[in-house]
This record gives sequence, C-alpha cells and structure tokens, in this order.
Amino acid sequence: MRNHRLTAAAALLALASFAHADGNTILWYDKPATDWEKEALPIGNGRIGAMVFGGVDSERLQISEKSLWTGGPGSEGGYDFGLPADSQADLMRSVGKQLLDGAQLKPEDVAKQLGRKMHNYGDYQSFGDLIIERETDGTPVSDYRRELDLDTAIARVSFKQGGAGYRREYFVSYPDQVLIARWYGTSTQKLRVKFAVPDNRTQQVRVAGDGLQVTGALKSNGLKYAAVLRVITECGSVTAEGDSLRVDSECPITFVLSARTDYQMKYPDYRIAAGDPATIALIENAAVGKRKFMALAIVHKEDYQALFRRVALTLDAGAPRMSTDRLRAQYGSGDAAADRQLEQLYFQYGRYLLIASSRAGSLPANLQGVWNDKATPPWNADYHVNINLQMNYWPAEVANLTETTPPLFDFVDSLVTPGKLAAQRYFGANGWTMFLNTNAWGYVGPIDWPTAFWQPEASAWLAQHFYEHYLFSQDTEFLKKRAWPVMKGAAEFWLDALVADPHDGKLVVSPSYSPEHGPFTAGASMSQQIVADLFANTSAAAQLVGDKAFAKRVDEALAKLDRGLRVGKSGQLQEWKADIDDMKEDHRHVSHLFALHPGHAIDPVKNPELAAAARTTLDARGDASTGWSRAWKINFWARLHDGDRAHKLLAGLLHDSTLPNLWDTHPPFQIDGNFGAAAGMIEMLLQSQSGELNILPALPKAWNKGSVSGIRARGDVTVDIAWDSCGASKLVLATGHAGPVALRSSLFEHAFDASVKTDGTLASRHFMAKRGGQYTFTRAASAGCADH
Ligand code: FUC
Repeated sequence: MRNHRLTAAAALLALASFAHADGNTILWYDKPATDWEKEALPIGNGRIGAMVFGGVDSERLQISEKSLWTGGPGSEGGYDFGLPADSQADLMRSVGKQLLDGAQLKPEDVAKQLGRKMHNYGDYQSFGDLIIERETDGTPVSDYRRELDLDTAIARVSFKQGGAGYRREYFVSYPDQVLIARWYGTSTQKLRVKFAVPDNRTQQVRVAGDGLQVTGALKSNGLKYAAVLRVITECGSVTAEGDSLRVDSECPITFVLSARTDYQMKYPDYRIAAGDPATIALIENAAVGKRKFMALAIVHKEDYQALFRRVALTLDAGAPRMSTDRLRAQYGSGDAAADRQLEQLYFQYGRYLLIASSRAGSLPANLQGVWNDKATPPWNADYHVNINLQMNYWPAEVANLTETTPPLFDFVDSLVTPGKLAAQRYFGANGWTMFLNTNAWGYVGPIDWPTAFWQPEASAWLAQHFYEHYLFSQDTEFLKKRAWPVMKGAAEFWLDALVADPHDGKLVVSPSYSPEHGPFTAGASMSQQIVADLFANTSAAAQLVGDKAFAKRVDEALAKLDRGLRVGKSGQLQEWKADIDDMKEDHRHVSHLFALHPGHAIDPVKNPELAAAARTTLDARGDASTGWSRAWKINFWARLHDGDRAHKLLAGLLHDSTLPNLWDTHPPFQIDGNFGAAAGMIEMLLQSQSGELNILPALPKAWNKGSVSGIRARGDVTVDIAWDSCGASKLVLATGHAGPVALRSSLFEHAFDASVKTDGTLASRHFMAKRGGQYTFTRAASAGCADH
C-alpha cells in the first residue's frame, strides 16, 4: 500500500516538472465549467475534439469526431448533393439577363427560381460524453484550478479534498490518434466510468475487463461509429458493472479513448470501402498498449510543440496575475498590462485552436472547429464558404502553421467533382463551382435562403488559398499537382460563366449578390474582385506551370473584366456597379473590400485613392459588429496601415464578442473570429502581399514595445521583429528559398547595421537572398532613438 502511495506522489512531482510554467500561454479558472459554450475548455487533434468541464464529483468530457454527420448518402429519401436533375442554365441566364437589363428582382423571387430546399443536408454531431463519477467524502474542496496549457496542448484540473490532492491531465494525441486522460490522487480513487451517446443512433455497449466499447450507426444515414475506452492502472482494480467500468485504485489511472466512423472524404459514397470503425478504434487503442503515460505525453508534446513553438509574441506585458475569465471581464478598464496579456494570450489561442481543429487526415475546421455538443448545431456547424471557412485558414500560413492546411486542400479537392456538376447544371459551364455552404457530403448546390444563397464565387475564393500556399512555401510541386487543377477548374468556370454587360462591354457576373446583403444586380463589386483575383493568380500560375495557352485565355478575359473597384459619390468604395450605397447601412458583411483583404488589389501605397474609399466605407459601416465581422475589420484596417483602428477592432472583439473560455461569439460561438483575429494581429506586424515585406505596417500605439518571432512572409521567409516606441529595432529574416527580398521598415530611415549569417556579405533593404540564409538588421546606437 505504501508503495502505491509513493508512486502517486512521485507521479505528481514528475508532473510538476513536466508542466511548462509560462503564464502567457495558459488559460486558467478557479471553478469547474458548467456551460459548454462559455466555460468548458477545448482540446483536440484535428479529428477528435473534447470539451473539458473539470467537475469535482462528476467529470464530463464532451467528445466530437469531425466526420460524424447526419444526412448525405444513405439518408432516407436519397441525397442529391444539392443539385437538380435537370439543367437550370436557361433559367439562370434569363435571370442574369433581366438584371443586366436593369430589372429589380426581389431575393425571394430569385430564390423561388434558382434556390433549392436543403434535402438531407445533415448536421455535425456530438460523438458522446465520457463521464467519470467519483466517490467522495463530500468534504469541502480547496485550491481548485482548471487550466488549458497552450504550450503543451494539455488541459489540467487540480484540487484538494479531505486532506488529499488530486490532479487530472487531458490531451488528444495526433501521432497516436487517441484521447488520453490521466488521474492522480494522493488517496484512493473510486470511480465509475461510462460513455454516453445521444439517442439519434443505435448503440451496443460492451463492457469487459478494463475495456468499454460503444458501437452503432446514426439512424439518419447509417454512418457507423465506434468509441473504445480502456482504463489502465497499475494497482487496484478495474471491473465491469452494467454499462460502466468501476475503478478502485491508489495508483494513477490512465484512460485511453479512440473514436472512429466509417466516413471517408470521397465523392460519391463518403464511406470507407472496407473495414469497420470498431476494428480501427480497437487497433488504435491497442497500439497505445502498455506504453507509459509519460511516453505518450512526450510524443504528443513533441508533435504539437514542433508547430506551436515556432511563433512567439510578446507585447512586453508579463504574465497575467488573474484568472482568464477575470482577465477578459476587466479588459479595457484601464489596466494596460493586463490588456496586453489578454491580447498575447488570445493570439496564441488562435494558433492553438487551429492546430487542435485542423491536422492532416480529416475534414477541415468547421464553423465550430471540431467541437460540437448538439444534434442540431447553429448553421449545422457546417462549412460556409462566403467568408467563414476561408477565414478559418487565414492564420495558417502567416502564423507558421502550414501543416494545418492539408484538410482544407483535401476537402476542396473532394468538392471539385460534384462542383463540375454544379457548374454544368446551373451555368452550362465547364470547370467547377459551388455556392454558399457545404457539408461533409459534397453539397455543392444553392440553398433557398433568399438573402444569402447565391454565391457562385465560392470556388474562386477557395482557389486563392491554394495559390497563397504556393506563394508562402514556394513549393512548385504543390503548385503543379494540387493548386493548378483546382485553380484552372475555377477559372474555366468563370471563363464560361461571365457575361458581357451591354452598357460597357465589360465582363461581369450575373446574377450577382453581395454576400447576405444584396440586392440582386449584375457585377456586384465582390463578385468582380474575386474573379479578378482568381484570374490574376491563375495567369501567374499558368506561366509557372507552363500552360501558356491557358494564361493567354485568362489574360484576355482579365483585360475585359470589370474589376469591381469604383469610388462612389460619398467617397466610398462602391458595393455595386451602380452608385447606390446607403452610407447609413452597418451590415456585417463588407465583402466589397475583398480587394483590400484577403485580396490585394487595393493598396494604400499603390492606389491611395482606392484605399481612401475603403476607409470611407469602413467608417460608414462602423466598428461594432458580430465576432467574425470585427475580426475581418482588424485585417482591413491593418491593410490600410491604421494600427490604432485595427487595435480598436481587436479591443471590441475581446470586449464584446469573446466568451470566458476565449471563444469568439457571433453570437453564438463561431470559431472564425478567433482565427480571423489571430491573422489580423499578424497583418498589423508584417505584410507581404504587395511584393515587399512591410515590417510593422500597422503598429498601434498600445503596442509600444514588443517582439514577434517566427511569422511568415510570401517568398518562404520567416521573420522575427523587435520594436520599441521608435519602431523596429531588430529584424531577422530566415530565407528558405533564394530570391529577391525588398524590405519596408522605419529601421532603414536611420543608421542600421546589417549582418548575414551565411557568407558575411552585407545586405541592404533590397537584396538577393540565398536559400537557407539568415539576415539580421539592427538599429545602430547612433540612430538616436529616445528609447535607445
Ligand atoms: C455567414 C454570416 C452569418 C453567420 C453564418 C455562419 O452566413 O453572415 O452571420 O456567420 O455565416
């Protein structure tokens, strides 16, 4: 008995040293969570997500698995990917022509003609709940702490009760594809463990030895699922009792949960061809075998930290002294250091959430990342492609997390085949397209929500991510094999689908609908800007892959394309081809500034008059909005080089659109705001969309001192920046590829020293980088900065 106690105590000590002590990357609370959305803490490995509540007597880990979706193939009544059997092209052309002729069509009327009722679209599902009930003596609890350590991707719970200490650790391992929980106690722990699933599925529970299995299929579509749990402890007992496992042990207890479905991201069946999810889950669980917890944790930590630790941001504020819910609640009330602490934490949380909800081998991050506790979540917890899915991936490249992009690229690839049918049925066009939203089942048709359903620009917008991945990585293999087919297909679609406006002969999109705002017109600015962006990227990519004939076709169309960039009578960037903007309108979508961000046709240096118009538009729309809209506006203001305004939007997001667990709220919880804001914070520090590396382009006064390292610029450059109230004081560039680099920074306005690690040659603000080079620029002491 004494030996066992010693084991537990030694384990607690070992854990104390295992924990990383940097308070800048820890979310912590002094109470258990009761509210899933606002308080529970998310962990995940891209495919499996869990929300940790940290209850003292009853612990709940609400589990999600990315592919557990109702609807789609196998549903009663069939599934058609959102596509009608017959061609709608004539109808679509007739609506497009009426609009070109100046007709005013109500969205409801257009939706009646071109919209379609969603049929077996489905919903993302909760996988179930791992419930661990504890026998306690009911004495008071002290020293309670629940935390999420972003540096290790481990959630922890600790408390004292009845003279004993308890500690729990949770993580979801990407290398091992299992959720691991570990419970320590300095006194015996008596637990009852079960796995509960919602009742919209069949379920068979098998409990034997130290294992518990729940298998079955969704009633909606027959999608099979399997959860396999094993409870391991080196002393005491684990026994079956009804549908639960009973644990009685003085030693640390390890829980291993694997979760699978028979989903496969593959049109048209979306099922694995052979094999059973239960077999896969059993194999994954058994593979963990007798490996020690510490060994599993180290593999997890190494995998995660290889991504997470690449980027550090400090706003020179120190570590928070208050719990994260308090830090958030008091944000903006005058404690500048605490405000900076929350901003640093929020930035790294965005990076954490992307790693936790998007890793190779599963679906991309949806509206809720990977976390969902409902059978009918808001907007089906799907993939909206008129901003939201795209926004999820804005931080991926700039925040040095390119490994999080494969799910997006695999997903888009899987949409190309059904997307070709969408292009044919709705436009009689080649290439591929899709509309407002999609699910796990290749849904590519329009829905019937009048003020949002018509969004055929979605494929062009998604194609931008492929080209950007090339720009950041300079990976020509990726460009040829992955990006080119997707981009070319999206461009082929628009080459066929654009129509000439009889008023000026320019090529326009018609029907066209400014996202969720309308009205229906021909050539809304957003439509034109997205197609222009696609054509410009496709033309450049065509040169690189050597398809000169296609480059020529695209260039000819681009020359005739209306670019959607007009300054209207109020000085605004027009939302439509006609100057009809209502300057009192505060709609959350500001899609007609696509050309400012994520596009780059509007640039305050190259075309200041368009930038000024964008500013007027943003002033008119106002700063208050929903979560993701505020996040987009951070990026807009950063691109306009207005750091204080970008920071004001960030402050508004943190103050009004952020929950105690730091999730973004639309409301309700929607993860795009977390990702969009993290990306926006980088846009404030570094931009590279205009052919040069702009250092600190939008530094707010509030960030008067700080440093960032490991962020990425186009051209395969990794950038570290230190700054103070005089601007950049030190820059370090690591260049992965050879090529020209142009820098824009206030550092070059004063005396500076430059050094090059590789060969000792001095570099200036324009230089030819070497592959694997490292270039350092430091403000000279003689620069005469007051801070110096
Ligand atoms: C877009 C937004 C809505 C919501 C939905 C998921 O349609 O306009 O506000 O965020 O996505």
